[in-house]
Amino acid sequence: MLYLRDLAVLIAACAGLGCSSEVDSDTPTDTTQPPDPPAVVSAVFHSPETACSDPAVILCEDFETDRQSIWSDYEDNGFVVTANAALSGTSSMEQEYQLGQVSAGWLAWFFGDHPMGGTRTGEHFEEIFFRWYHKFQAGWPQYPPKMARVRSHYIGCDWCFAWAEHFWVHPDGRALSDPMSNIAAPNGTTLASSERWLGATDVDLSFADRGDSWVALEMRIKLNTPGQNDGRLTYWANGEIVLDRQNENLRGAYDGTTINVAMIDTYWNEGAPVAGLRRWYDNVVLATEAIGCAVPTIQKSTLVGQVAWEVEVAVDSPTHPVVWSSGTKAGDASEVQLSDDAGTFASGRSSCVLPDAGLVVRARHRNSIGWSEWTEWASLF
Ligand SMILES: [Ca+2]
Repeated sequence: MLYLRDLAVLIAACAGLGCSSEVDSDTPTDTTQPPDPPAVVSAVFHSPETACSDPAVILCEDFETDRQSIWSDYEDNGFVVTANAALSGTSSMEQEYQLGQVSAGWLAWFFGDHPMGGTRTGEHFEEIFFRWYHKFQAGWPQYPPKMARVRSHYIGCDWCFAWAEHFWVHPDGRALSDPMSNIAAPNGTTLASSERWLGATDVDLSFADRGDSWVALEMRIKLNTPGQNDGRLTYWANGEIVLDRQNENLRGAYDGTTINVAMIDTYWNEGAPVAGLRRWYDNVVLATEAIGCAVPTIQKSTLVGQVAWEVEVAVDSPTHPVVWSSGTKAGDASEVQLSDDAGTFASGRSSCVLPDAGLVVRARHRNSIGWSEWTEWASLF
């Protein structure tokens, strides 16, 4: 029989930054019969997330450590790191609106050919993927218009920009794309403050349906070839395309600066109608390739003499339909990524797993004699 010395070791190891896979297991272990089931099964979003090690990633920010050195422009106004909510680790960026509040904080990252420097200075980015997780608390009477934006600031005028793509929100919670160009004419090269709005498009996403839930949001900005209408704006929500604007022309024939600013912001033009409404951002990633959702890691207690193990994730319902299975994993590991690479999703199931998706998990492991029983189903997070 396996005796776990202290399950709190695992819980404590996972409570902070980055969850350790080193979980003590105690002897004696009776290897003449199958083991008891694993005692702890849970999932966490590691910090930094897996995507951050990809060379296509320009920057990652999950608010778990102080990275203000790469925050290019930050206005507080109540927009601060908090421990009140988190997708990864224990922290996120929170805005809690005061009654009537308009200016409500922002955070911008400069990169590439931005005239004021930033990350990967001097590179030119013709296509960018910008992903973040966002959560509105439940019960908003109406929604603030600002969410995120991507721009090209140009040389010679610090805060002037050639064009901007805005991920904005209608008062009723529906998302919209609202690009604007400061190129004076559709295929011109002259930079001006012309605010030539290119046409707003509703996004197939409403935050009113997703109160108190994290949503993985991702924007693709692909610049047009100068002088051609071949740009593209694509949005994803929880891994599904919710906007795809093709044949766009953000920059006309201007071939100066490229994509060089990404920003999250919480401005509320009309002012917050009530006090105390809160929203959160976490797990921001900027990359040159599609990012997708953060991948949680499932962990269990270790087993001395383990030769294989297996995990299943299911819907929290009486019949527990399985949505992901690791299959049999040989060896003595005690954690696995809940991903397409490490297991199999049931047909039609999204690989974007959210902490509030109503999923449960179970595991079993085996020694040289045989398998343990499965654990009871437990909440995935
Ligand atoms: Ca975090």
